[in-house]
Amino acid sequence: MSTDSSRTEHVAGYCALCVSRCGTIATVVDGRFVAFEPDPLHPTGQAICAKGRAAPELVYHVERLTHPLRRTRPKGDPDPGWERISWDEALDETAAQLRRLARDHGPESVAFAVASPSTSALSDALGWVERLKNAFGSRNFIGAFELCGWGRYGATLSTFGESVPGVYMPDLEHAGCILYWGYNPNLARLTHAVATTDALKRGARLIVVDPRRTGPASKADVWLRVRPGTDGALALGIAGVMIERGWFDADFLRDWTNAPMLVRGDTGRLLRAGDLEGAIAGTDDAAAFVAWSEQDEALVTCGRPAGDGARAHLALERKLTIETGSGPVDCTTVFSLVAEMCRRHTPELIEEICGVDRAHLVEAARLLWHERPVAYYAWSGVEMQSSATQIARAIAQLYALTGSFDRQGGNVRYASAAANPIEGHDLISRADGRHALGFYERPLGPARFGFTTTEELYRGILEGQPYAIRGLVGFGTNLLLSHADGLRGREALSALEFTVYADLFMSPTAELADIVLPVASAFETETLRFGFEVSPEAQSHVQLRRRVVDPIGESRSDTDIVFDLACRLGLGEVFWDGSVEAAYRHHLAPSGITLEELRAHPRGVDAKARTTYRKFTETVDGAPRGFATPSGMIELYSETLLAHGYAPLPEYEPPLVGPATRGDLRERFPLILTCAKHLLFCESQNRQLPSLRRRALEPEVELHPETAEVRGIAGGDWVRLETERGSVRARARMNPSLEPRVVCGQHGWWQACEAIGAPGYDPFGRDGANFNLLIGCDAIDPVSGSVPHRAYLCEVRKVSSSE
Ligand SMILES: Nc1nc2c(c(=O)[nH]1)N[C@H]1C(S)=C(S)[C@@H](COP(=O)(O)OP(=O)(O)OC[C@H]3O[C@@H](n4cnc5c(=O)[nH]c(N)nc54)[C@H](O)[C@@H]3O)O[C@H]1N2
Ligand SMILES: Nc1nc2c(c(=O)[nH]1)N[C@H]1C(S)=C(S)[C@@H](COP(=O)(O)OP(=O)(O)OC[C@H]3O[C@@H](n4cnc5c(=O)[nH]c(N)nc54)[C@H](O)[C@@H]3O)O[C@H]1N2
Ligand code: SF4
Ligand SMILES: [Mo]
Repeated sequence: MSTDSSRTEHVAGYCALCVSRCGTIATVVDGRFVAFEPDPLHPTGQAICAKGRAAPELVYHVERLTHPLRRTRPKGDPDPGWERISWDEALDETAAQLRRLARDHGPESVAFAVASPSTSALSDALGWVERLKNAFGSRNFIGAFELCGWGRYGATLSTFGESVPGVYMPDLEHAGCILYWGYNPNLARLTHAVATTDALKRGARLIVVDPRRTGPASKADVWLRVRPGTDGALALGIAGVMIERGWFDADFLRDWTNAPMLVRGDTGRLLRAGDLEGAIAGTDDAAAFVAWSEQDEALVTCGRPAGDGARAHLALERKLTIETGSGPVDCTTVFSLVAEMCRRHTPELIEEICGVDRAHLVEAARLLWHERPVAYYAWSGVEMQSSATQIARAIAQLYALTGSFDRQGGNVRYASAAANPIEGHDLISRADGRHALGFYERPLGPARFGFTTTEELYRGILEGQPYAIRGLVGFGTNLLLSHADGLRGREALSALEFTVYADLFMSPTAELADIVLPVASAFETETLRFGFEVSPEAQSHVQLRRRVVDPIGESRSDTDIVFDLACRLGLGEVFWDGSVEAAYRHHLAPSGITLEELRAHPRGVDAKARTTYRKFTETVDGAPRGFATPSGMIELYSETLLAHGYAPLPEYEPPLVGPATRGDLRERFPLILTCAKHLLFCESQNRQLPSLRRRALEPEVELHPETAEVRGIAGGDWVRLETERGSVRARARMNPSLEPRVVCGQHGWWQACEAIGAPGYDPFGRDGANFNLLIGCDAIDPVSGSVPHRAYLCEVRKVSSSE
């Protein structure tokens, strides 16, 4: 209660607890953070969620780490014997250990790991941690990229040369039709949820692909209740209907994609001018692609895209036998191959594979065409799959048919303020031939972008393959809960020579470190942010978020820790001699905005960055810019994938641990297991916060009532979830919207909430609730290494009284 003599302050900022990054006003009474509200004047400030409102509970929680700790007992001892040490001791010892490892084994023997910026304030420091990793010379950066970012950022690069929908965000304000595929913004990104409600009010249509009837699914024009992991087939099936009925943008496909290019039937490579027996008039470019001109009734060559209408005469569907240097070869256009593959996935077949009603499928196809422009987002439901890459490409292919790419109301890259890059990619030498661990097995996967998967990390530690990892620098990330096979993870992390972990709380993962550093929460630190992603206005916004209150105990921000550690590692020269303020000035310089201006405008400023559309048509050096793929076109057919032994088209691959592939498991594990995130908690966090935990006391698993009934299970019963890999417990909750054979669990349960007497759960035992003990790492996406947290085989039974 504020009294007359109390001092109340309102601090504008934004909530950094999840990807939504909602604009906020914090209320501080007598130096204490007491309340958190949305700031309607901020571009993302329309609303905040319960997690945001619980921020003061997080800040003042009694279990916050308040000083650096050093382990005094061996790893594996139930009591780590933590002793309090000073920051100087902690960082000097860390620097000495890291330098020793780099000297004796090379800097790549040290891996750097971060919590996902979508689920923590690591977004504040991500670029600086990456810079530290690069300046140190490590190749290995772990950040759940294979589970959370691959489909949105990595996989679609092979189609568009751009990250869709990660960077090319759905323009919800202008979309005619919104498509959410394995994405539930009501839970995951409040800003998108608000914008979706507004879009529906103005008449936009909505398609949701989800095994569960989620919030958005219940408001959708079409809800496609897909069977987990069969999304690739569904995308082909919808595309098949669109192609059959002529519901696709043929001009766009001709002008901007490789749809009209001919493919050799013998090698699977695209036909080149140099392959032909006779020359094509007017070309001396042997590498040019070849297409069929309907107007000239002749073969013609094609280089990079030539602009709107330039290829109107090319045949989309065509088969020809062509005289080549190696004899006659049957050739087919890319589009013919696409169309054949999609038509094979008839509505009847899709009903069988995906469990999706054929009428719903046709209706979805109709809306995607007749209500375009289409804006889409796809996330967790299709990321954690054993065919994550081809699912993302199948959705991308479907999207290409709509012609909505980078159109207003489609998926658009919004402009943001100009900034200097900070990640330090220039600091790491490419000449020495050293790579991230996964590069050797999956050269097109996360390793290509400098990321290492968690499984690759474990293998590097335990097997020394492809080279040994001996040290780990962790900023958050609770790997043992967030990744499959936590038991192997525990063994791996226990075997490291040296680990330092920075976190706000002690986690089962941090518990295996040698040194633990206390991190200040986002509410206790200043940070610089470029862009809030969800709209042109939001993306043009730049803000210097103020501290709400002083750091708790001796805790320090991730960014301060990075800068201090960098100096102690002798890297001060590329870290502005430890001055975060100088680094911010460098980051900001090209924008023309100053720190002083930002300090004077705590709500942030509009950089007036102007979003333009169809940027691929802009002229650069006399020709359209095209796409950042090897051919400059959207590559429906990927020769790069082909060259690495993968399917060049997004052929459907059933889940690797599913009924179609693992007949041997069908009897013991007849149910299909998936999972979803929790509205009230971010991943493995927040269970210790009373206002949230009170509303969700225990881990739950959703079952169809019929599935429960035949097993004698009632709502609220403790059940055991079992797979070939493990067994854990959860409370049954009935969900009649599920297909009866589908079961949906929750991950991230380990923490207790002492304040209300809610229990914790053993992260490693069968009586605990660590969902990811159920999942193995052997059946993974061959391109990315993504692990199928979202499609597995399981059985559920009631826990007996003797258990
Ligand atoms: N409240 C809250 N917000 C968060 C987070 C959180 O933990 N809690 N985490 C943040 C992070 S790191 C992320 S990555 C985002 C993720 O945000 P979302 O991707 O929206 O996360 P989920 O709700 O887990 O998954 C979306 C939907 O996928 C469905 N699904 C499950 N299996 C399949 C499948 O096989 N196919 C399809 N098509 N759908 C399937 C689930 O039923 C679920 O409704 O949220 C961020 N925001
Ligand atoms: N079964 C299943 N498994 C999943 C998922 C799923 O949906 N189902 N989701 C996957 C996805 S999408 C993701 S992104 C990963 C997430 O996995 P992680 O990135 O590991 O996220 P969390 O499990 O929430 O752990 C975050 C840790 O960071 C700490 N932390 C929070 N804020 C900060 C901060 O500002 N600084 C520092 N230094 N530490 C901080 C927290 O206290 C916590 O210990 O999990 C993946 N695992
Ligand atoms: S949705 Fe909630 S947790 Fe996420 S940024 Fe907004 S208020 Fe914070
Ligand atoms: Mo994530």
